[in-house]
Amino acid sequence: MSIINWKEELFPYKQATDELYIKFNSIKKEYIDLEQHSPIELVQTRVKTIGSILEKANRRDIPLSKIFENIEDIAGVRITCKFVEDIYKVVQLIRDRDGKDLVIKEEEDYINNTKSSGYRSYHITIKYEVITATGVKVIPCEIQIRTMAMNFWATIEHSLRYKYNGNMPEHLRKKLEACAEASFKLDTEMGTIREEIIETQKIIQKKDNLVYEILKNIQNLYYIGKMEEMNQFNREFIDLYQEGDIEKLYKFNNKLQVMANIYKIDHIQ
Ligand code: 0O2
Repeated sequence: MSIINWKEELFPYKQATDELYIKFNSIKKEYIDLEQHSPIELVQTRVKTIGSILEKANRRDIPLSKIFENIEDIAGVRITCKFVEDIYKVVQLIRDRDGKDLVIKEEEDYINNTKSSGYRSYHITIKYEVITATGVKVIPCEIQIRTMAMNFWATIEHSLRYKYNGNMPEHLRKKLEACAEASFKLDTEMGTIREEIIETQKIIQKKDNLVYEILKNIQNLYYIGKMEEMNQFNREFIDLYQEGDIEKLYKFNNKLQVMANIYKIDHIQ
């Protein structure tokens, strides 16, 4: 490859990250809709910039002609979780797809094998097939799975590393080590109250879903022109919502469902 047509080369990488973004977010949504704890908190994707690809190639002595063959994190997906336990659930979700819509090439557990820098994360390198206008392309992609605490530390350390270009002053290095230790402790402590946090979140999620359902049912009355009923239910809902009793909200929604059945409006979205 003499001259790299970057736009053409990087296009399928963007397509791969876009597709994976949708797939992982869909898993998250499924958990939320089923009122279960989602091990996925946040999905972020990026395609390395040309500058960053060239910098890595230079650092690793990779010739231009071998860039796309040898650099496996040009496409990147980062999944942030609340708890360390969730990371391994996400790992399992990915393993379950191995041989289906992706192929796992490598796994690196930097959580049980923390890097000397203090970096912790779980990395999975996959091969992901995309169908572009010019045909099928198999794209390598690095999925980084970490907790919010790990992510906080890694993003700060990454920017300092970038700033000092490998020559981090000793006092900063020591501080980062201490921060890595603190982030590890935070994850461990959070892990001990995981069940309690998840239960609380489930209650909040249940209430959110219920409120969404109620508002949809009230809105449907508007769509079929039942303005008086709509206003009456709306007022009743505001009072009940302020009261905050979830059982009463459930009963209220049942009443709305009966109304929906009478008017045959349950199909309206
Ligand atoms: P960016 O900007 O995040 O893409 P190498 O990249 O040469 O160190 P390798 O074999 O490509 O090593 O993969 P490895 O070790 O799995 O690291 C790939 C990515 O993990 C890095 O990409 C970082 O995102 C992250 N990472 C690895 N080690 C550290 C670390 O000590 N600190 C932080 N903050 N991140 C780390 P890039 O290309 O370095 O950067």
